[in-house]
Amino acid sequence: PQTVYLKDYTPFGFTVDEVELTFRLAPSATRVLSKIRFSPNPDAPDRHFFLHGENLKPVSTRIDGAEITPRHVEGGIEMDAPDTPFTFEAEVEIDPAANTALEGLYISGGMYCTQCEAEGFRKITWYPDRPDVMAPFSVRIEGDVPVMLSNGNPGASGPGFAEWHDPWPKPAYLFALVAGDLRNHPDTFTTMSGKTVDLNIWVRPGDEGKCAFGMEALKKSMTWDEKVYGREYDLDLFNIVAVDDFNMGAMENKGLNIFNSSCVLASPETATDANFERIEAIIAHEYFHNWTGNRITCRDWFQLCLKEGLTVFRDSQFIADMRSAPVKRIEDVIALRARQFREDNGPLAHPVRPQSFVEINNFYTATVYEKGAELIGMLKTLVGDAAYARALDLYFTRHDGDAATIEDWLKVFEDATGRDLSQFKRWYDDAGTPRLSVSDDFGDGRYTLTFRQHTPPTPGQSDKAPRVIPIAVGLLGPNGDEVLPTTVLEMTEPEQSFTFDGLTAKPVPSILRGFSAPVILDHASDNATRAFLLAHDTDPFNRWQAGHDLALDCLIAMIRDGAAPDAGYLDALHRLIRDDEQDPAFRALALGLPSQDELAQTLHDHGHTPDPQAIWEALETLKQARAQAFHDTATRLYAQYQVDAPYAPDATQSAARSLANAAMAMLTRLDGGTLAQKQFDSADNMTQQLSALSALISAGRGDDAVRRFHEQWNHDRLVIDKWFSVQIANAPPDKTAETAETLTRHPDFTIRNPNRFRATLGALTMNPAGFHHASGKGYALLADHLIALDPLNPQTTARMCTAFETWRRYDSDRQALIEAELHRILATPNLSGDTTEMITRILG
Ligand code: B3K
Ligand code: ZN
Repeated sequence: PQTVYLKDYTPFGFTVDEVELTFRLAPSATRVLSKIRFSPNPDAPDRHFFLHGENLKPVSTRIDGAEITPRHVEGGIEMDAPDTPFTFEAEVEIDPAANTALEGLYISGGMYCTQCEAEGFRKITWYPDRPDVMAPFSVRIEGDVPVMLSNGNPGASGPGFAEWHDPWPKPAYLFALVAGDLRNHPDTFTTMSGKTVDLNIWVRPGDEGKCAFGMEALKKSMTWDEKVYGREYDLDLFNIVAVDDFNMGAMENKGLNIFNSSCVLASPETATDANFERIEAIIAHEYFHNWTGNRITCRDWFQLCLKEGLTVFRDSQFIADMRSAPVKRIEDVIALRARQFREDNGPLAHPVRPQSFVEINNFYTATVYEKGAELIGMLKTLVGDAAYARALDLYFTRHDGDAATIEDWLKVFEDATGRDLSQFKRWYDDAGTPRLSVSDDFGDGRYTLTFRQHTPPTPGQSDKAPRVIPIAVGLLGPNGDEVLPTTVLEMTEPEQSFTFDGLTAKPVPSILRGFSAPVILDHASDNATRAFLLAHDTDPFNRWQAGHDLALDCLIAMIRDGAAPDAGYLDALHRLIRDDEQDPAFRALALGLPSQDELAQTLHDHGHTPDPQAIWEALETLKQARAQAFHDTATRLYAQYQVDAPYAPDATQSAARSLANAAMAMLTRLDGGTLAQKQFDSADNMTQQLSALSALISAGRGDDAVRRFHEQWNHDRLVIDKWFSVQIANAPPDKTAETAETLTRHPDFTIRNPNRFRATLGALTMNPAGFHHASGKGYALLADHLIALDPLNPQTTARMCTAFETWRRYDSDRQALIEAELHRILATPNLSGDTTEMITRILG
C-alpha cells in the first residue's frame, strides 16, 4: 500500500457525463454491467485513463462498442482513450456472499447491501472512484428479490427488475443498492415549497415495530434543516434501510441512507434513553449530509472534515434544539475529551485535515469528526451568529454541485465577513491539543487575565505556531452575582493579557465558557473557588466543569497521596444534588465521575505513571463514600424521580430516569442489590432494565438476572449485544478478561458481526482496569481476536487497534506486554494494509 499526499492532488483526465449500471443479482456471482459516458476534462493536466477496480472478475470491456483489452495495473485498469467524448462499457462478476469486509456489495442477513465510502465502489465495477468525479446515475436491478432499491427516484419496475434514476450528480462513494425481503414503515413529508416526499424505513421482517422513533426523527430533521439552514430536500423519495452487519454507524448515500440497525431500530422495551438520543442524532446527521456532503461534496479525502465536521456540528445544533442545549454541550465535551483528546495526545495524532494517509478508512476519526465540528463552532463564535448564517448561505449558493476544499470553505467566511482567516486555518493543519494556562491580577478596580498557549509536538510536527483561540469568559462578584456577562476574548499571541476595568472587588473568573475552544485549560484553582463556581456560575457548562474539576482533584489526591475522599467535594456535590430547583439532567451529569482513562491521562500529564488498578480502586472508594454520604438524598431522589407517565424517550423523562438510576447505583452499594433486583424484575423499558442489570453485576449479584435477561431477549440481536457488553463492562478488573474470554466462546458470539465483536472485545477495551490488568490477559485476548478478524474485516480490526494507542503512558511491564502483542499482530502473515498502518503508527 502506498502513501497518498494532499500535495499530489490532480484532477482526473476525464469527466463523467452519465453512468448506467445493471445488476444481475446472484449471491456468489453477481454480474455488473456498466455504460459510462466520458469526456476529456479541460482542467486536467493529462489524459491518463485509469479506472479503479478491486476483486473484479472481468467479463468484457468495450470503448465505443469495440472490444478492448485493458492493461491490468495495481488497483485497477488503464487503456488508451479517445480525445473526444466516448462510451466505456464493461461487464464484471463479483461475489457478494464472500464479501466479509462489508465494503462494496455484500450480503447481510440474506439481504444485498452496499457500503462504498470511502473507496468501496471499486469493488463493484471499474470506475474513477474518487469524490471529485460526479455524475448522474441510472440503475437497473434484476433478481428474484421482493424489494430492490437504489439512489434517486424510482423508475419502471416489474417482476424481477427495478429501475432507479438519480438526477443529482454524485461521486461513486454515494452509490447504494439494497435488495432483499424487506418490510417498510412508510410516511410522507411536505417540504417548504409544498412538494410531497415519500419516506420509508426498510427493515427485516419482525423489526417493523422499531421504526416509529426513527421516522419521527427524520421528519424533525427535515423541518429543522429547512428552518435553520434553509435547506430543502431534493428528491421524491427518501429511503432508510436497517442492516445488521455494518462497519460503522450509518451512511448518507443519496436518497438511500443505509444504517447499522443499532443506529435506527428502537422500541422502549429494547432501546435505552441513550440509544434513542443517539438514533435521533445519527438520523439527523445522515439526513443533513444531503446538503453538506452530497450536494456539496469533498474534492478528495483529505477534505473529509469539510463534510464531517460541518455535519457533526449541524447534528449537535439539532439535538441542542430538540433537547437541552447545555446537556448536549456537556455530553459532547465529555465525548470529545474521551476520544479526540486521547487521540490528539498520542501516536495517532493527526491534523483535522491530514496531509497524507495510507488507508483512508483509518481517518474517519474523532479528530476529523469531533474536532472538525469544534472548529466550526469556533468559527461561529469568532464571526458571530449572523455572519455565520450569511457565510453558510454563500457556501450553499457558491458551491452547490461542487467537490470543494477547506480553502473554499474558509474563503466563503472571508468573503462574507471581510476577516482574514489565515491564522484560523492552523486549526485544520496542525495536530495536537493546545494547552492554555491562565494567571490573573487585580488592583485599583482593574482585573487582568493573562493567557499562555502552547501545543506539544505531535508525530511529524514539532513546532506549532500560536492559534487564534476564542476564549469565552465571564466574571462573578464575591457574592456570586455576575459582574461581566459572557464575553469572547480573541487570543492570537503565544501570551496575551486582557483587562477589565471598573470592578469593586477581585472577581472570580469563569473561563472557557461553553467550552469555547478545544483546548486543555490549566487553571490552578482551589476547592472553595470551584465549589463557588459550581454553585453560582451562570454558564451551565462551566458549572459542570467546576464540579468535574473538584472530582478530578479529589481522585488524583486519593490515587497519588492515598488521601481520603475530600469532604469539600462531597459537600458541594451533595448541596447540588439535593436542590430540587436544579435541572435533574444537570444533577445526573454532575454525579458522573471522571473516567478511568481521563484519570490515567491526567496523572501522566502531571508526570506520574498511572496504575489502572489504583485508579479503579480510588473510584470505587469514592463511589462508596458518596453512597454513604448521600444515602438519604439518594433514597429520596430515587422515589421522587420515578416516571409514572408512559415511557417516552424525551429529554425530560430521560433526565428523571438518569437521576433516579444514579441514585439506584448508589443505593445498590449499600443494600447489596435489593432495590436493583426489584427494578430489574419490574422494568418495562430497557433503560430501567439495563441500569438495574449493570448495578446488580457490579455488586456481584448479577448471575440470576444475567441468565434471565438472555432468556428474555435471545430473539433480539441488538439486545443480546447489550447482554454481552454489560457483563464485561461491569466485571471487576481481575475478572474482566476471563469474562470476555468466556463470552467469546458463547454460541451467540461471532466475529463476523461488527456489532457483536464491538459488544464483546470493544467492551473489554472500554473497561480500562480490566483491559490493562497486570496479567496482560486483556491485551492477549484482544490481539488474538484482532488477528482472527483481520483477514475477514480489516476496517473493523484497524479501528479497534486504537485500544492500544495510550500504551506509552503505562509502566514498563505493561508497555512490554503491549509492545509484544503489537509486534505479534504486525508479524501476522498477510496482515491487511489497514491494520498494518494502524499498528505501525501506534508503535511510533
Ligand atoms: N460518511 C459515513 C462514514 C463512512 C465511513 C467509511 N469508512 C458516515 C457518516 O459520517 O455519516
Ligand atoms: Zn457523516
